[in-house]
Amino acid sequence: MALLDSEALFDEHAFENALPIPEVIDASRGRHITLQIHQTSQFLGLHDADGHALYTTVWGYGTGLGNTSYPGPTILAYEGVPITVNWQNKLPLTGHLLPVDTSLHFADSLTHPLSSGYVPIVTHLHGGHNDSIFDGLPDQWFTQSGGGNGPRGVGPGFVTSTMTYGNDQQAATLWYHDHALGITRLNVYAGLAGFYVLEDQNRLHLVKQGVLPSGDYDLGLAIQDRAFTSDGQLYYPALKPILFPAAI
Ligand SMILES: [Cu+2]
Repeated sequence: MALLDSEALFDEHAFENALPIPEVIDASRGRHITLQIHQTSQFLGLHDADGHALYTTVWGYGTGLGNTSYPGPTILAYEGVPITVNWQNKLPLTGHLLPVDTSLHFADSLTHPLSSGYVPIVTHLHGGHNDSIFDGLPDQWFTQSGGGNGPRGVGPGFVTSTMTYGNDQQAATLWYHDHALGITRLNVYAGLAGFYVLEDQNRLHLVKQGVLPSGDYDLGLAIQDRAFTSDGQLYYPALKPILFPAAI
């Protein structure tokens, strides 16, 4: 499989695109948010050898399919003000975007819902001080709906897909990401991560004093490592043969 020539790409196209800044969902006064997980096609700044733009199939978060993005929207929260997020699995029923290494724990073809097209997801708020039922533990995963209201399949630890985040901790740059058992690395590689910025009075005071940056100088910036095939798709090989063919 041919990979994208990153050196040539850099020589030709470095620094020509505006910095992508995720949309901010302001939940600092507390609110209920619904975030859906969709598959979408996104321009990541890649071009083929002829200079044509390449679009990459990714997974992302959004309040609907139309505004799904990778990374997901930045959630802005405030200390002591709880919010709830209803996470919805709206991925296509075509199995995983990436080849799955079936030698890993839980990825075995006999037990894994991926073999019938269902993808387990569960969101963990990294660094969040939350009750364990809202923590997005690896076995709290749930798949897409099977046609009814609820998910087709759930992990043994599943309680709810609506999480309450208490925000009873001081200001920090937290982030949310997928955490499903056996396939966390693949779900995150496919795009499932976003910022969760927690404000508090102390931080805002430091902003006011000019100690911390604000406005245009305060934005979500993530540096990630990815490899791409020559047609601009995510590349992440599996050690074992591919049992759950990806769409690509
Ligand atoms: Cu984490």
